[in-house]
Amino acid sequence: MKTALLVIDVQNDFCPSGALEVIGGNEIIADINQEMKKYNCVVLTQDWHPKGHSSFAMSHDGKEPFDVIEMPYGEQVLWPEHCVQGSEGANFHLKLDVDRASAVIRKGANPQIDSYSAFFENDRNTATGLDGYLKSLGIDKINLVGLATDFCVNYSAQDAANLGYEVSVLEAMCRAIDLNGSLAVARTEMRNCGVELI
Ligand code: VGL
Ligand code: ZN
Repeated sequence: MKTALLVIDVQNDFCPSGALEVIGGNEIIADINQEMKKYNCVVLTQDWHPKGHSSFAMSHDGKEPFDVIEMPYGEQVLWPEHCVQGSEGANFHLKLDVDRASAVIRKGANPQIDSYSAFFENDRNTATGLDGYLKSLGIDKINLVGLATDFCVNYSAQDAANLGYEVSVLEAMCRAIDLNGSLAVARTEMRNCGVELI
């Protein structure tokens, strides 16, 4: 098997004191740096929203962060403003060894559609190009690490499995937001898609 490591959204805004901080988000970075050394193919994702993005609560009158609204493509959790293109919060954490990556996939740039997955926007239809990149390199297995387990890691893992890759999530190198039990739901969904949780 030819395995790629997919490092999801290890950005300042998802680390402690960031705009959408994930508890312990910075604790996984040293281990991710070590893990990256084992792969010929490392891909980073970077959440990359324009100002006023439709996933931000402030873009909707009367809405608060973590409210859920109906979008044309389904339910959408509204977030605090985060990972605005070019901002310090959107940068990778300083300790992440970004030099080891052969590609960086930016996602969430469409003002109208959020994008949790590294493969498709949340309409589950608009591709990022990552599948073509990995397939053209002969990759057939994907290991995932990063933030957040129950959102971007979860959606990326499910899409990867549905695209035919063998998929493992290395849970010790992930941290979750865990909104209203979302971590337990995500773990069940991933397992149901054939994703291995390690
Ligand atoms: C993420 C919420 C909003 C993530 C990104 O990386 O899991 N979560 N944008
Ligand atoms: Zn986002």
